[in-house]
Amino acid sequence: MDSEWDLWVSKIVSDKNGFTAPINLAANPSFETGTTDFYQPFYTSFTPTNTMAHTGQWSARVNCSGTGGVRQKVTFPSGTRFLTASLWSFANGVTLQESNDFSLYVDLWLSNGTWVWQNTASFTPGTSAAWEQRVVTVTSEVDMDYALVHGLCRRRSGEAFFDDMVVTASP
Ligand SMILES: [Ca+2]
Repeated sequence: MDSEWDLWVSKIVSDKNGFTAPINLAANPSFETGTTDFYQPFYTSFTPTNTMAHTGQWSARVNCSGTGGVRQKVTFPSGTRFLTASLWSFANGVTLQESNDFSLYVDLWLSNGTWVWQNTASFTPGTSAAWEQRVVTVTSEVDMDYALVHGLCRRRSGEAFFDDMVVTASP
């Protein structure tokens, strides 16, 4: 009977609390709108460009002499205790040492009203031979409300391109 099938399907969905598969929670993750849509202004921010891309035709170009990069606020489903964030970068003449100033940089807000700052994975300065991926994972004993996911290149010379932001959550 159709009604039994519907009941079974709805039970499966509800049992999984919405965590049916890894879903990318980032919007405009590959910058293919060619706009800054869904990314928060963050100091000098970034310029969409179709001269470089890891996938598709667009990426985010960041002038590293500024103090910012790309930033997106990602809100998690209730019950989230684990997140992964991934970002690709291509450096062009990025100076200075490897540091958090050129990195995938995640600040996390928990449901108990506290921050977990600076979950980071730094990219390689210089000029890239190929796109480079970095991944940050965070686990928490407390539910996660949202994260600010950044691709930073700041306080140095050169430029960096970012593409393919992927943020996933699970219980
Ligand atoms: Ca892209």
